[in-house]
Amino acid sequence: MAPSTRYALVAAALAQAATAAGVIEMPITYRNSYAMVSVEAGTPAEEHFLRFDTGSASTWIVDKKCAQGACNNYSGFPRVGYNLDGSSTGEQISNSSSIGYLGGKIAGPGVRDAFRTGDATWNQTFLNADESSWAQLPGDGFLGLAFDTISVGATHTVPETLLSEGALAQPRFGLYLGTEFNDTNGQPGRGALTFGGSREDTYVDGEMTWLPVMKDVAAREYQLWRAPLLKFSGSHQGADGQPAGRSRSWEGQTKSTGVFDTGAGTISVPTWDAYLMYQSIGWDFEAIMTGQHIPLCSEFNSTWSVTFSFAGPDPDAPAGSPDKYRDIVLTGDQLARPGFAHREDACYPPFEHGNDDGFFLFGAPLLRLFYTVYDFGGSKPEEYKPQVGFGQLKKEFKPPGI
Ligand SMILES: *C1O[C@H](CO)[C@@H](O)[C@H](O)[C@H]1NC(C)=O
Ligand SMILES: *[C@@H]1O[C@H](CO)[C@@H](O)[C@H](O)[C@H]1NC(C)=O
Ligand SMILES: *[C@@H]1O[C@H](CO)[C@@H](O)[C@H](O)[C@H]1NC(C)=O
Ligand SMILES: *[C@@H]1O[C@H](CO)[C@@H](O)[C@H](O)[C@H]1NC(C)=O
Ligand SMILES: *[C@@H]1O[C@H](CO)[C@@H](O)[C@H](O)[C@H]1NC(C)=O
Repeated sequence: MAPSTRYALVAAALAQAATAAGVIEMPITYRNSYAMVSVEAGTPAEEHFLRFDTGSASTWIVDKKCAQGACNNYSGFPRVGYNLDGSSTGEQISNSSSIGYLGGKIAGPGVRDAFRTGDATWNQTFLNADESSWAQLPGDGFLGLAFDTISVGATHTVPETLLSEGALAQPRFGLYLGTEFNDTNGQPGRGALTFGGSREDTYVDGEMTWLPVMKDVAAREYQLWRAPLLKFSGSHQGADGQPAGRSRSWEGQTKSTGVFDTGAGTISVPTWDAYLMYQSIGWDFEAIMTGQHIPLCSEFNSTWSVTFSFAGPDPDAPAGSPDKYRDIVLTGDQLARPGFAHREDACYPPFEHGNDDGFFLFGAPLLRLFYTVYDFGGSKPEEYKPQVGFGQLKKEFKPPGI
């Protein structure tokens, strides 16, 4: 598609959005494969690029010193620090807190200041990071989209802040990750993050598949966009040309769950399950892990597929009942990510392993194949009945090669 057509499509989608009250559209910019949105913070306002992350809650922005060299920056992009003293509307709300991620750590005091994007302005709480080990981050911080229950430093997430102020038309956000996953060359790309509504009409072909979001078992509260996973199955064409496959069901045994995390760059699974998953698609896991086999992109084709069966509306129904499962199906060709082992003809293995038993993490390689909707199901925490929705992308919105 010609670039001009792409921008026309985005402009059309955004123009439609601007007419709806309580709906905030944020176009997505990729820098070096990091998906980010921009906000203006403070008075006078300065623009900050933030990596949005459904796997963490508190928003943070590096402070001036951190941006100017106190924190490592190997990203190839300059950073803009948020300066509390330089903003006439900013105030400190808490002493220093820290957040540990799978890939880094940050710390800083909590602050409150004006956030602005498009026509919307609101008071937002976030950490003003004076420490950050995210040296490769080609932006100024994170915009957390997990639940407020795991926010730190007296901060609240962007969607739950807007929700509590009655600023959202609907208690949800929608996400289209676009098509230019490496870089949008300094401009917003086709992707969009929408607060207060979702854009199935624009992006989705057919019905949405909705998965129930569950409370964290230990804390008995909603923390992450996490759904109960009941079964995995994979299939491929056997050597004899006949269909072959394997599956594992967790029903009545250890419970498994899947977390949907825009901040994760892979689909990662428990090691125990990885063996079976690779077997199910006819691949030699051992040979890939030991480096004896470099997967070629030509091996990512539609002769194999994997199905993750999450809990449907009636998960205890007998096998065969249409309400028992809600399936997310991925075909081999959809999972090809070139560039493995610094080779253009090689692709990253489809699944990483090493997770704790029962823990599946679904990152961008899965989320970018769908339009996804994160629905709180209520406007106050005590009314939440969250669910996460998946819609097949219309042809014109699909990533290239899929
Ligand atoms: C961060 O890296 C970019 C690109 O190398 C550079 O322009 C910028 O000055 C760096 N910032 C600092 C504080 O080193
Ligand atoms: C920071 O900690 C000090 C000492 O415990 C306390 O007096 C102060 O109120 C705290 N500041 C904020 C903004 O929480
Ligand atoms: C933000 O907070 C300030 C100070 O409390 C208040 O004056 C202002 O009206 C608030 N702005 C919005 C958009 O709520
Ligand atoms: C499809 O991928 C499988 C490996 O998963 C490979 O054995 C097969 O040759 C591929 N088929 C085509 C037509 O490339
Ligand atoms: C994205 O980057 C990877 C790794 O450098 C490269 O292999 C791939 O071809 C790039 N994709 C596009 C569409 O430029």
